[in-house]
Amino acid sequence: MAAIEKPNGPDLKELDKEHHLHPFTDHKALHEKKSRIITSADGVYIFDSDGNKILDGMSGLWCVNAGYGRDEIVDAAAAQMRELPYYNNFFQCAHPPSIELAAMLQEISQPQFNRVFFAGSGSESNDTIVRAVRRYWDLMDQPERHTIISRKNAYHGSTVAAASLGGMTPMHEQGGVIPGIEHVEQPYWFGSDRSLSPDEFGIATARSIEDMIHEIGPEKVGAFIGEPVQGAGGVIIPPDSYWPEVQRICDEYGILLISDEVICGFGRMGEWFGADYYGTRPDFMPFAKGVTSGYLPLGGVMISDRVADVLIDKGGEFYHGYTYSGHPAACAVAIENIRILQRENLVDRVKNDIGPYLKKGWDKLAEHPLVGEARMIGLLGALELVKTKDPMERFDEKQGVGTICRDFLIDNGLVMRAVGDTMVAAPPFILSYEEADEMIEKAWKCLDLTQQAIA
Ligand code: PXG
Repeated sequence: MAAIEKPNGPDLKELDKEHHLHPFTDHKALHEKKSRIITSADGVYIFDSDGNKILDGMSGLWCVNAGYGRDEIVDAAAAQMRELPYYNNFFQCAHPPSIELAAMLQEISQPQFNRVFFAGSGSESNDTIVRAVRRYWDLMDQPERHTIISRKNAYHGSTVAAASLGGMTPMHEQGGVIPGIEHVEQPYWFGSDRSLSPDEFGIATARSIEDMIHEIGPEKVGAFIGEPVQGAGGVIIPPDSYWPEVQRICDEYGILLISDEVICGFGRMGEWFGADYYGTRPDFMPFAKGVTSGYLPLGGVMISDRVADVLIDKGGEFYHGYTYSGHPAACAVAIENIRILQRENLVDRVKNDIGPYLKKGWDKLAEHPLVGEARMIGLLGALELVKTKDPMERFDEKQGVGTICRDFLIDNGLVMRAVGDTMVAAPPFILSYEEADEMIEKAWKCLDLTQQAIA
């Protein structure tokens, strides 16, 4: 054991290779390259065990919205752990942080939301929703309404139900899809043949939900789920026409609307929630990530009065919950994190200050010969890498141009994600103008390097 008491960088890499199975990782490829070990972080920067300083343009995994090194959050967690490190919310118990956070969430969300159910992650939140939707319709004496419509290329998590709700085919091939979930087209205009205008395309893709409703039978459809902007799928910003039409369809057929706010929520789009940005009125909002800025794991589901009143009035006991539903330390962290967002006006900063500032630079990147489209809402952006712009021709995915670009970016001190040939970014809300300039300069330089590498 002596060897692992104080492991230095290289030893850690060896131990990681020998003992650690990573999420979403090809381990043979990892073993050749070895992992990058992140050892500390401050502000918008992370530091690795090789001594590199890297601007984290992804806020970890779309979550460290308040930035790294927030002593207030650490102090809140430590104080709560000293006072009450754990107690559950089962069996007619509660504790101050879970109650206080529930009330805070009610205040920052739309008026139909007065109740929250806590979970430990986004995946657990979406599992909760599958059960709650079906339970709701059972209690409404419409037990056949168990089908949930989702979208291709959606990401809703990695548990069995959440992966089924998601529209990632490679995930479905590993473990299958639970019954009663159907997937329709995503509103990805750039990825279409672009024969329709964006608004026509938005309406057409929304109507594919209506077509699916008719195919299944309206009496069998319980809910529709979508991320306001698809994150893991490649920051797919739908045309403006899309969400109003989805809302119209849900209203017309009495279908529950689920707005998956795991990435979009807590200010990422310059509003508290993506539903606020698009003006939808969801019945469920799963959340996670940004609720704690990732300092501790926490998820949950905002549940509208329409649903919660039925579950409460008619439902008796809902046989559902997690040991860590509303964990006191995680709730204390979330409370402090939301206070920071409020105190420092960070949601407004995303909307009116750093968001527009970064977008100006981002739009400039569209002038690079390799960029077919640059899009951004709030601090959620994507660049589409293309072979030629006129006519717009994309690369053969197998060429791995996105990955080449991603590797150049990391080597040059900037984290962005590659989703195929779509480069995505979601930096912390505390990004300064200088750091935004650094992102744009590094991105341009790495686009140049990518262009040279594939020439
Ligand atoms: N819904 C959405 C919209 C998400 O983005 C989840 C649910 C699941 O959350 P948990 O906490 O169970 O992971 C997510 C998670 C990526 C990446 O590489 C994205 C996520 C997770 C891991 C990686 O883009 N999103």
